[in-house]
Amino acid sequence: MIAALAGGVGAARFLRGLLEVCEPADVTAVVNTGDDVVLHGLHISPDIDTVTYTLAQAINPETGWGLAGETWTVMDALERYGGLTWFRLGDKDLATHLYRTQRLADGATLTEVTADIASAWALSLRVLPMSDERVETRLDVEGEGELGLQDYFVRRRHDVAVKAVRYAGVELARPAPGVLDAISAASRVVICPSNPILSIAPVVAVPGVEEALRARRDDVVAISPIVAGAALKGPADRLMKELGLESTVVGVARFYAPLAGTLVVDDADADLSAAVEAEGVRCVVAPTVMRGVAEAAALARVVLEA
Ligand code: FO1
Repeated sequence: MIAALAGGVGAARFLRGLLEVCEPADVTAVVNTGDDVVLHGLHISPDIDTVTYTLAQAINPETGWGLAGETWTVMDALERYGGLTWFRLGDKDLATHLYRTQRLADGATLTEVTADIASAWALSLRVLPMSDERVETRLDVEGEGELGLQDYFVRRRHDVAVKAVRYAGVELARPAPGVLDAISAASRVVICPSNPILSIAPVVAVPGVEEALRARRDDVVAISPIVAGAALKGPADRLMKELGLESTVVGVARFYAPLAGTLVVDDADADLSAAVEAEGVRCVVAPTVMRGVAEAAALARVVLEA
């Protein structure tokens, strides 16, 4: 059994490779829901949907989120009213949010709805939200006060200075059913190459998850989302610096050291291997940039053999 802590695009690409090299039914992805947002009265779970659509090979290849072959009739019509259109929801993608929202209103849990959506896309791995309770990643932004994740990420294009990040509601949240068991039972726990602060830390902050990971530290392998000092996608490098962390694989090693016994870093960072190990984390050097499924599968093999 393999458990993987996952955010959005980077995690989804890695998982796609993982499913090539192991039995999908043996994989549980525990996905960040700190990015979830309610817009137009709809419950949107971007990271869960990015993982689901990517593994279903239905993801929009240009954006890395949303569905391939999307149309935008609803967004265009909404523009007439001056409605909220900065967060683009395609016509097909909207069906997912309508379905999720109605099921939640009918009393289903996010775990149940997520499983049903994954099954509708014929996925055999288990996709779990980190929690069924609402946890909101909130960013304290210079001169603006607190913003929700999507407001920061999409509306402000993560181009504003962040002073602090918190995961609102996390103290009262419980891990979704199956999360702690998946971590305990796994032969390998993977921390996917996702933003450590915005994607992985919210999962770890859910009460009980950090303890479960610490107990499995020798079997926890993290993949650095930072390559040669920069994030492959998104604001991880900038955010790490703003929050006083070093935006290198050494900073990633320091951040994950309590939880992960091993860090996989890219070939480009081979010269930092000793500095990573000085943080008390075993360092494995391999190609980590995934341009396609073959590279993702090769990286997954490295992680399983690490
Ligand atoms: N990202 C954008 O940059 N612009 C968008 O309009 C946008 C819409 C969107 C709709 C559904 C969805 O599942 C994801 C969407 N994303 C969009 C991606 C998302 O904001 C972020 O990539 C993640 O939340 C960060 O992991």
